[in-house]
Amino acid sequence: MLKIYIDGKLYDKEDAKISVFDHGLLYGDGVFEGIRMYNGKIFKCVEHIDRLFESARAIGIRIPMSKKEVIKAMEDTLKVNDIKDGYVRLLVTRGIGDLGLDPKLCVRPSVVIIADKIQLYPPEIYEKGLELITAATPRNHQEALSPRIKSLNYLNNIMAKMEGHQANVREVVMLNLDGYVCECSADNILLVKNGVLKTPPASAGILKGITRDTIMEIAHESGTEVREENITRFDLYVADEVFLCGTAAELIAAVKIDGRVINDGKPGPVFKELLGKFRELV
Ligand code: PXG
Repeated sequence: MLKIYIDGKLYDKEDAKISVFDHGLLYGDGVFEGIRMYNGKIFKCVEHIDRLFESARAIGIRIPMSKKEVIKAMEDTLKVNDIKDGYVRLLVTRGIGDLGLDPKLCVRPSVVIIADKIQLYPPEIYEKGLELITAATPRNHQEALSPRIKSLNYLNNIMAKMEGHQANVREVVMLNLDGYVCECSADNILLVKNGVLKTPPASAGILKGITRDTIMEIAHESGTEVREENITRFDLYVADEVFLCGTAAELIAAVKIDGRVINDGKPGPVFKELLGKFRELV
């Protein structure tokens, strides 16, 4: 039976419950992280914990544990569930409070850790690539709600994802309000043009993905020029390669966008090289 960590205690999956008065549920008031474990090692643990604490600080939540304590709780949860290759979902909610969106109603933030297996895309997607469309729903404006906060409110991305479903595609490209490419619904996006790897800068209003940072680092180390610059849909349509990256998806090529076939419609050589190096790393 899967054990779930809630505020210092482990519960059987069936008994792992959060109050209906938790403001994480009532208002999406909280933050989270999705982290992978490969071969018994938590991938980019420090980076994910740092981002969790930054997300929390950005919305004024004081996590009632130190970073070390959170890491220890995460390790213990993985251990008790005997997971060596899997996925950890860390959640911090504003906590339990009366109705009303005022965060002052909540006395103490709640910390939840779920360690489980992760549902990947079917294997053929990694070989054949993915079709995308541009969603009409723009990414949240960064001055309204910064996409750099990994908050419990994913409605913006969910609305975009639903447009994908309506168009019979699995993933979508989201633009910012200036019309530049931001990211996909739960992955960052990169392109290759004339040997240069390009991805939108954090200032475009994206979640600064840890997989994105890793891929840029791998590419840089293997001598590929890497640029963070604003990307348009035109840039995607005429790119030599386009791919997505994120904790859940890892790396997936995009071979068709808004009906335009990208290059020859197959995952390209830079993608394959980076995927190979990423797999070696993890
Ligand atoms: N953009 C957005 C909007 C995301 O939500 C990424 C980019 C990629 O970031 P990382 O740091 O993972 O490389 C994300 C990540 C889930 C799930 O269960 C979602 C994410 C990560 C893990 C699990 O839906 N989002």
